[in-house]
Amino acid sequence: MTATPKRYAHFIDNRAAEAGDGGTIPVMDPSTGEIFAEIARGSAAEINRAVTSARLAYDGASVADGAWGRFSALERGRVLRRWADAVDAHAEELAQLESRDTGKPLRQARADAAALARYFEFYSGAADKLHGQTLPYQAGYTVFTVREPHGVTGHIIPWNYPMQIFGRSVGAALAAGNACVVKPAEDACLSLLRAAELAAGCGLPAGALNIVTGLGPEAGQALAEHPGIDHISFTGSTVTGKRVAQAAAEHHCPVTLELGGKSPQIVFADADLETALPVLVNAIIQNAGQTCSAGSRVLVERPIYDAVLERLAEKFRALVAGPASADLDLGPLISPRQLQRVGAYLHEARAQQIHVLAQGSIASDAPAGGCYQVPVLLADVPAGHRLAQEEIFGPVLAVTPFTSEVDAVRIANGTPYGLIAGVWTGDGARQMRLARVLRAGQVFINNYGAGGGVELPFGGVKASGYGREKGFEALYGFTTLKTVAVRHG
Ligand code: TXE
Repeated sequence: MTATPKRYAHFIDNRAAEAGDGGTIPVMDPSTGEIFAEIARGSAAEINRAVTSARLAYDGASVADGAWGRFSALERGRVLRRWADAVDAHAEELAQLESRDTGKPLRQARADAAALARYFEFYSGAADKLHGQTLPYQAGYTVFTVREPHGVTGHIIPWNYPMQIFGRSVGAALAAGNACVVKPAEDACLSLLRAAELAAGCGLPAGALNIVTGLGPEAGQALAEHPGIDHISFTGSTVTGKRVAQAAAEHHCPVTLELGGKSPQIVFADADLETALPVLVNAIIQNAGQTCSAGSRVLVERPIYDAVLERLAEKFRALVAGPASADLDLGPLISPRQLQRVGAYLHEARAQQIHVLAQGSIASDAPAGGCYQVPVLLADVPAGHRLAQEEIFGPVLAVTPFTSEVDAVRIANGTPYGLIAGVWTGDGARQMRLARVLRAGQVFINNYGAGGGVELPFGGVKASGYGREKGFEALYGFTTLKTVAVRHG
């Protein structure tokens, strides 16, 4: 007999807020296809309640009354520090929840829970180190700048790394003094609702953090359009990001967009292949390829092209996908929709005689209802082909040869995206040249940091978006700068 799905409410004003007229949305376990929970389907009404709650917390009169906007930087940091400890103490529970909700292997979900705590730890320490400057001006003046929170910030989170993306976004926004309204992805939000409950027990006052679950075109769109939102941070697809930015522009609301990519790893003939090869494979199978900074293109210098392909093929044939709880090389994709999307790209590859050099397998005991996609290695993919240009968001690696450094840079920069890039070479001068000419928000030399690096500013150029998350830099994005000029004679 199937258990009754557990019901999850919105989180508004530090309490569970039941679904309104919109009803609920079923939550599927991608490893099995089983519906095991349901979430509230929020609408403009719940978004409005959450924004009102956040506004009260931000504008309130005193710390004693729970006015987050009045907390000192030190006090905000201390709340975040306690939240980091609470997340650590509940890391296994959060990881189990995330793993079931998204299908990601348990070890990845555990790493994500650790990253969530680490974001809060990082921003707890950063809160009271964010300050303005004094500026030289005319005689008789003192001029200084003050960094102030925007006020109420909106956070639209995708389903691929809910805990990590929530942590980097909400951690920085709260540290800077904002009150937050979060719209997680309909496909994965359970860990965030639990993390919010933990925050309430750590001294985060009511209204400082609200979560409204629901569909993108409903709750998400309502959040982007709400005139009470002072800043929006969005991570997701390029198409939706554009829509969010347009809605925000209607009320002069600044936006940070992180929109994924088609990130290249460039392997020169002098590369240390023993180090590079496992990284090349991991960068595309981590989270089943559903990573914004997945290394989804590998460019290989001609003299070592065949040898590298052979070694990659050997590794791909050994990869096994299976249920999240089995903790294999990769789990299922998030949903039948995503499976269908990736399948359409592979169908096109086969129809157009793109060389499918190798593929992995699906564990024989993987449940039939799961969203499993075998990892696929595509060789000789022309640089201009859709498979080398578009974000597939699945475990599909496109390999392309190049003949010279100039050729490599042209191919690497030749997509609409520019999120991150990797370079593998022992030549120091070449390392520096490529670090400068690659159009990307992050460049990794002889390593590759898909999704990692709490301390490292992260974001893209071109269709990968604008603004920076993570690191200290994110705090600038979650604040606005005021200049004060005092004429004293
Ligand atoms: O993304 P959406 P989807 C890419 C990846 C994937 C594709 C589609 O290529 O295959 O996007 O995924 C909310 N107003 N990435 O459809 O639509 C939605 O509810 C406001 C890259 O899931 O961008 C969810 O919370 N919000 C990526 C979030 O936007 C709206 C991560 C992302 O959903 C909305 C995920 C609207 N009109 C997908 N419509 C990355 N950068 O890591 C949807 N949303």
